Amino acid sequence: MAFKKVSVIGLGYIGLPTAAVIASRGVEVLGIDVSEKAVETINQGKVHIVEPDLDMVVQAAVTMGKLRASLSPEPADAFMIAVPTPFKEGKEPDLSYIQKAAQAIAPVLEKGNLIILESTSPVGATEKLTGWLQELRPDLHFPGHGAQDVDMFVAHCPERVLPGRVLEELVSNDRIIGGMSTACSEKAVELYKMFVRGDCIATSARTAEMAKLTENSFRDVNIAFANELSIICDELKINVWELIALANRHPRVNILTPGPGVGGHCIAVDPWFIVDSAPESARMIRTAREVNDGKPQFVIDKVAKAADEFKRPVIACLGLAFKPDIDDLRESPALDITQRLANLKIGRILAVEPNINQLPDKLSDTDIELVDLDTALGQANIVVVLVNHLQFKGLDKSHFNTKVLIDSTGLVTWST
Ligand code: SAJ
Repeated sequence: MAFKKVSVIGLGYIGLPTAAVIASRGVEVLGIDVSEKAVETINQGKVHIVEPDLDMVVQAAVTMGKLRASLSPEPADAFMIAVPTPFKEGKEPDLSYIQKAAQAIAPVLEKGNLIILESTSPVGATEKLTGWLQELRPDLHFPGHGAQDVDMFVAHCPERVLPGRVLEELVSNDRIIGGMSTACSEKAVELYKMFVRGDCIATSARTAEMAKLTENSFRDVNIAFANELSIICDELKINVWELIALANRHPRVNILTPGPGVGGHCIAVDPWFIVDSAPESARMIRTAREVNDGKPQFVIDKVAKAADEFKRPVIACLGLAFKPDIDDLRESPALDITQRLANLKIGRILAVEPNINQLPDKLSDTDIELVDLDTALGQANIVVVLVNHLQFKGLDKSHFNTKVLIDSTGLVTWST
């Protein structure tokens, strides 16, 4: 096997499952993270993030002695960087985590190593990473830096897995492998072939970077279309769910689902990287972001207007997660709406989130009460549906005869 030892930098939602899956193929894997707690947890065979079946795979890999976590890097054959790439103020991509990862691994790099950037990145980031590594290790010859005798390999291979189905999609999805040279792509394909059943398709690093941003922007633009329709239909007194169901009967129409906004760490962030790279040209991509970011305010305005009719209404918010059937509250429009409603002090706010046991710290300075569905429906004057969790499906519509319903997901208004 060409890769006897692989190091994964960043043991989060992408890095940890990737490390565990490679280890499950019998390869020695060392995971590196800056969090002492994460390192300790993983070395006990446990996980610090929620993802179906991840606990079992990590436990098996650690027990077999194939997966280890550490705070400090060691030499390896390949290094996979899976750290966050958030944006800074002004929606400019923040590459500081990638730069820190480069600084961390540079001292242990050896001739012939493969370095892969998995983090979603703006176009040009892989070139930047290669430049940083070249500067830190002038004794090694990185691609794209004039040397004839290149002895290091660098590629971008964006992760594309869907939270909630990570372990399945890690293996079954096709992978885009963007090398800094053909030799880099070939070497990276060899690594991914060890655990990917889908196709591994070689391209340039820049194209691979743009491909990932394009996938998430495609989804964002399409969701924005659905969200804009929902606002137009509200004005025109048309049921948007019925409208979309009808329009989707056309063989070439496939409108996505409107909701309270777009959440998560990916779709609401990545399109901004394209806008930042091409601010004049990326007009539709920017507008889509603005439409989706504006949707929570639309829902809040509806609730505030309904609350005006009561003295101090009880407002039940159904769902806090960023999408159905997960416990992930990161960048969640549902959480944002609930928190902002509480800050408006227009009534008593009950939150129902069947996937968590306690409210996140972020809400500790609010009066929001976490209750179960029956309590919420029993007490509420206004019910705001924010997430289509399984537990909310099939709600008896008679509940709403005496309550105001603000249904941002179509759960009640259009149950099929
Ligand atoms: N949403 C809608 N309407 C829809 C679909 C989604 O409002 O019709 C909302 C969801 O409620 C959620 C947000 O959009 O708030 C994003 O959810 P999602 O399920 O579309 O995507 P993510 O963020 O969980 O994962 C995406 C995936 N990208 C694509 O499907 C193109 C995943 O494959 C990527 O790996 C991931 O981003 C990532 O890490 O970039």
